[in-house]
Amino acid sequence: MSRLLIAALALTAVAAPVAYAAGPITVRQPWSRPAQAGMNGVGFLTLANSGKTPVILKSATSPAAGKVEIHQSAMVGGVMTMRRQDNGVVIPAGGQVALAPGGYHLMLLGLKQAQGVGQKVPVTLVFDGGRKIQVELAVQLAPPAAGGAAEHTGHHH
Ligand SMILES: [Cu+2]
Repeated sequence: MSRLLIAALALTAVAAPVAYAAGPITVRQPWSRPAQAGMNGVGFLTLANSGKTPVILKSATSPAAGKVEIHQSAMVGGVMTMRRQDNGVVIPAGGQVALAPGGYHLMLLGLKQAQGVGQKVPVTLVFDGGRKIQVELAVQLAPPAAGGAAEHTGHHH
């Protein structure tokens, strides 16, 4: 697994979106937002499953936070709320799930240090069956450009 990770990092060393893979699971574009020490941080990424059976993201850990939980944001009675997902997030066979603003996300509870734009936050994703994938959340202000194309400047929708 570590060899795959190194290969992924080497291929994407220049500003391209980062992807991590292990078995049937691919993790793309992990990112986070700036936050102060002691506050809660977020983690967003896209999970793809090329296998023939569903995979479940069960939990996550990070040396940067006291605890990491999987949350889902939802509007309840006009108020944005977050619920802990104790059963994890199911990635369907041949499908993908985005952890993105307004939906699923990783909640990094109690950041040990401030995280600023350009920094990387290490997170280990734990899947059912015990498979783990280590990723680095890129701290940035806005979501990564979709589709993996080179970033365009001065052209926003
Ligand atoms: Cu949350």
